[in-house]
Amino acid sequence: MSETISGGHLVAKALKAEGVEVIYTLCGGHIIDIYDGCVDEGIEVIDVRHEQVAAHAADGYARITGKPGCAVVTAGPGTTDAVTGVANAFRAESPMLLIGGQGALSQHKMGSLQDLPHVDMMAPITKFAATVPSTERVADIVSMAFRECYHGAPGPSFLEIPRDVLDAKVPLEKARIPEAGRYRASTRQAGDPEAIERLADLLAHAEKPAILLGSQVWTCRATDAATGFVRSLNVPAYMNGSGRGTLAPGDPHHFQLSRRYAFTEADLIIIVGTPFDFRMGYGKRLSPTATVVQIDLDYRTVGKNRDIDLGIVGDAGLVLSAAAQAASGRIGDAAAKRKAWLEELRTVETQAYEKRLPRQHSDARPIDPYRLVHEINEFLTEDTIYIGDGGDIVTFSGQVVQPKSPGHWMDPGPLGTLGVGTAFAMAAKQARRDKEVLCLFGDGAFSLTGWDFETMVRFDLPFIGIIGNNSSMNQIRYGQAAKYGEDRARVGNTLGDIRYGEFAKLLGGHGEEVRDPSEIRPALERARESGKPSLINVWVDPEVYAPGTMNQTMYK
Ligand SMILES: Cc1ncc(C[n+]2csc(CCOP(=O)(O)OP(=O)(O)O)c2C)c(N)n1
Ligand SMILES: [Mg+2]
Repeated sequence: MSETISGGHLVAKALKAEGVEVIYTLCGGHIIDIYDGCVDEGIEVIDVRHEQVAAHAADGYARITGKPGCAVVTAGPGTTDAVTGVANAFRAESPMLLIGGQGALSQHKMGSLQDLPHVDMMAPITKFAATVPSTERVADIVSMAFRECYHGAPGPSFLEIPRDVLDAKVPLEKARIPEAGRYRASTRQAGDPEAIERLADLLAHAEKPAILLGSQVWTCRATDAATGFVRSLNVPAYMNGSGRGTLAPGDPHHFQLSRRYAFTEADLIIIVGTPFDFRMGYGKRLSPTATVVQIDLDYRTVGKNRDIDLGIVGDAGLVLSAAAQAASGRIGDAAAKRKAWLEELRTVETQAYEKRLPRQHSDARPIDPYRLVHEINEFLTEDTIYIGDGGDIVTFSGQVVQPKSPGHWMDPGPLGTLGVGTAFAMAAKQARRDKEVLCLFGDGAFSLTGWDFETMVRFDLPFIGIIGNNSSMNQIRYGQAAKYGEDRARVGNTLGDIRYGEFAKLLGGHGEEVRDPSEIRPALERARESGKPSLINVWVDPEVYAPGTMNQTMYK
């Protein structure tokens, strides 16, 4: 008798070959054979309380580790619950695989339990979505799905595995099982050498260059290349998304608050690994006379929404190092001459910072959100991964909180999904036990997926959770007030006064209520010391809004 293997065990073998160490899941009869395979392969199974969290955690795991994440959910509602997580990963260019159950092929379209057209539903929000047609092909198609995650800019894949395909056993020698490290190419693309030469020329002649380091700088693990580039060519750098932290705060080339000024005054603007989407005003906020260079992993992103002067498709690290190298021989004293430009930007930066400082030090009660995010910024260490999950309160933090190390900033990305926080914290802590994880939530955002705080307790994943509690969905309320007037502003956005500190304690974590600004720091210290998942519920002033909220064009 030849040895046999089931579909679920083949899934686990393919996950192992990809280097996946953990799956995030919520159980269902359709998928249990995968768990059994994971036991054999030594893959950890983290069971959450909502499939949205499983998918966000897979996204978060990918961001932190550089390996693809994996979530496994049951057919029908298990898969539909995970849609938001997949969609978020799609817009954020995060490589992850969602595996969904499906009714047996033998009952195809007969109305089996939890049957839905999952592949049709997932196709527009994934890079690859397919049904696994036979047990022999299970591992092959799982590795195919991973390969597809890395085509161009990364993103999610989806596979549904019919129940009979998953549960059946086939002779081992009939199953194709791709071997680790042997089923795909390197994903690094060097960029067109001629285009790199042109970029080097532009850099040699620019008097006022500026660079924006976007999320792909982290995706490509291009921190050293980006740092080398800005230092050797003396170029001021702005960072967004996962690119935040590429340079540490205090670095002479790290700029943040003067971005609009810089992009209006610069003669050369280099955009790396971030699309001209709403976060960039669709490219309209760049000086019309500046020379604009865009570097991206995805050919389809380059030149989209705004005309550019030079487009390069490639890996941020390889392109920036090659350009810095090519420019070094021809730059002469141009880099040194940019001293005045950097000083000009530093003055703008300092003025903006000083203008806000009184708010950051405010002793007001209820607490000024600026004070809360200031305290958080002061509290972060080089080893704290910061996560933002909320509306207005997180918009405040975007201005003030500066991660101290690369890869230590997590936000949902351009889908703007509330509810990522608990999942990202779970994945970050699980993947990097050596790191401290801190998440700032809005009270609205936390309540979407907050039950998974219990999962963090169950798996002993300590983190510092802070809720900026204004008993409202304030970011939306602002727009309602602006558009319909104060007397009509309180429709559909008011939340209860929930003491989330008590909620944390109920679930086995550490919790506190903070009403006085002087209490923020000590409460954060106690959360750090507690060694438990924690929620510090900070009551912030619901009557103030972040400038970013007030400037949202959608209300104008
Ligand atoms: C899943 C999801 N639902 C709804 C929204 C729309 N939305 C954006 S901000 C916001 C308010 C969030 O409230 P909260 O987290 O309490 O933050 P606050 O604005 O009050 O600081 C909402 C509902 C969204 N972005 N994501
Ligand atoms: Mg709120």
